[in-house]
Amino acid sequence: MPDSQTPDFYDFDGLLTEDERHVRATAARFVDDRVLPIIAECFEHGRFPVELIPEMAELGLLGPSFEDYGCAGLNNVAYGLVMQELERGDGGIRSFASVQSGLCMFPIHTWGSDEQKRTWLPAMARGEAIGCFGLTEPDGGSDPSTMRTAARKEGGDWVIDGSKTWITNGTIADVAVVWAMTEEGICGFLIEKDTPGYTTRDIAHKFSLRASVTSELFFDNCKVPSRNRLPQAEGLRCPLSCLTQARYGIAWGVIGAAMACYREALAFARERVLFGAPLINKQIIQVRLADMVRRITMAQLLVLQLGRLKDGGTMDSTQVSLAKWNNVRMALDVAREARDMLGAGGISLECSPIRHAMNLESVITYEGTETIHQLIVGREITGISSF
Ligand code: TGC
Ligand code: FAD
Repeated sequence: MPDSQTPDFYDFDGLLTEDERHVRATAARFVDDRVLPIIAECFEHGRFPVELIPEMAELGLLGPSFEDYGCAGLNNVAYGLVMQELERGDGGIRSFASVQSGLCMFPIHTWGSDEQKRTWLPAMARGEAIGCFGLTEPDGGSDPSTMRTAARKEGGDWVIDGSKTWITNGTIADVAVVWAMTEEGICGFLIEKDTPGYTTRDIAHKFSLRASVTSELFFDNCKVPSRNRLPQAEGLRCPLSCLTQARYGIAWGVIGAAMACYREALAFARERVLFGAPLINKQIIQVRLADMVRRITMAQLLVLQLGRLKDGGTMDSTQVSLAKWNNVRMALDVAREARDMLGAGGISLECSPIRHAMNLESVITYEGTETIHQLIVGREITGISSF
C-alpha cells in the first residue's frame, strides 16, 4: 500500500471516488519526489523552498477548490486530501498552500471586486503572486475583535496604522489581506508589496515550522487607494469565515503528518532488536502502534464526513473547530509517541517525527488554539460563551 494510504484500517480508500484518489496520488507523487528529498535540509536551515511554488501551481494545488480564474475546481474532500499529502511532507509546505488558498484567495474570491479578482486570482493560482493574511496582532491573537490596527478615510484613500505579527508568508507576499478597524467596524484591505508605509520583517529563532516564512507586518501612515478595500468584507464574521476554510484544511493536513510518524515508528520497531527480539514483538510497542492507528482512523473518518458536509453545503464552523481540535491533538500525540519510540535517533532530523512534532506545536496554536476550539464547542453545546 502506498505511503499516502497507510494506515487504512477501515477501507477509507474505498470511500473515495476515483477522482479523489487521483488527486491524492498526484499530490503524493509531488511530495515523494520533490518535498521529501529536501525538507530536512530546509528545516535545518530555516528555509522555505520557494522553488516548489511553480510546480505546486502547475499541479493545480493553489486555490484548487475554486472553479474559475484558472483554478482546478476540486471538491472539498479532494482539497483535504491535497492538504493531507502536503503535510505528510511538511507542515510548512501545507501552511503555504493553506494561506494562499484558504486565507487569501478565498476572501478575494468571496468579497473582492471584479477588478481585484481578475488582478489577483489567476496570478495566485499560477503561483506568480503570493499572498499573506494579517489578522493576529502583538497584543493577543485569540481575540481579534480588539484589534488595534486602524484604517481611516482620507479623501479617496484609506490610511492604515498598526502592526500584525506571526504572519505566514509575510516577507515573500506580493499582496497582504489585512484586517483593520474602521469607523464602521472591521474591514479587509489588499496591501500590495512596496506600498509606501508598509514594511515587513521575518521572525527569527523559531523552533517550529522552520521551512515556512513567518513575519511581522508594519503599517505607518500607509496610504491605500479605495479600490484596494475588499468591498463586501465588513465585520469580524469575514476574517473568521476565512479561518473556517483554513481550519478545515488543517484538520485534514495533520493526518498526513501523523501517517508519516506512524510508518516510521512501525518500520523502526520491526528492525530494532532489543532483549533478544525485534521491538515489534513487545506488547507495549504493539499497544502504542495500535493506539496510533486507532487515532488516525478516527481522524480520517471525521474529516471525510466533514468534507462531505462541506460539499453538501451544510458544514458548520463549530464542526470544523471540533475537527481541528481533535485531529491536531491526535497528530501531536502520535508525533511525540513516534519520536520516543525511535529512541535517541528520534531527536535527529534524519527521522521525521521530531520535525513533525515541532511543527505541530505551531499548528495546535495557530488558527485558534486548542483551548479556543474547546470553548467554541463548549459554547455551542451550552449556549454560554466562556471566552
Ligand atoms: P463571535 O461573536 O463568535 O463571532 C462574530 C461573528 O462571526 C461569526 N463567526 C464565524 N463565521 C464564520 N466562521 C467562523 N469560524 C466564525 N466564528 C464566528 C459569528 O456568527 C458572528 O457573526 P455575526 O454575523 O453575528 O456578526 O465573535 P467573538 O469575538 O466572540 O469570537 C470568538 C472567537 C474566540 C471564537 C474568535 O475570536 C476566534 O476564533 N479566535 C481565534 C482567532 C484565530 O484563530 N486566529 C487565527 C489567525 S490566522 C492564522 O493563525 C493563520 S495560520 C496560517 C498557516 O496555516 O500557516
Ligand atoms: P494568545 O491569544 O495571547 O493566547 C495565549 C494563551 O492563552 C493560549 O494558551 C490560549 O489558548 C490561552 N487563552 C486565550 N483565550 C483564553 C480564554 N478565554 N480562556 C483560557 N485560555 C485562553 N496569524 C495570522 O493572522 N496570520 C498568519 O498567517 C499566522 N500564521 C502563524 C504562523 C505561526 C508559525 C504561528 C505560531 C502563528 C501564526 N499566526 C498567524 C498567529 C496565530 O493565529 C496566533 O498565535 C493564535 O491565534 C494565538 O494567539 P497568541 O499567540 O497571541 O496567543
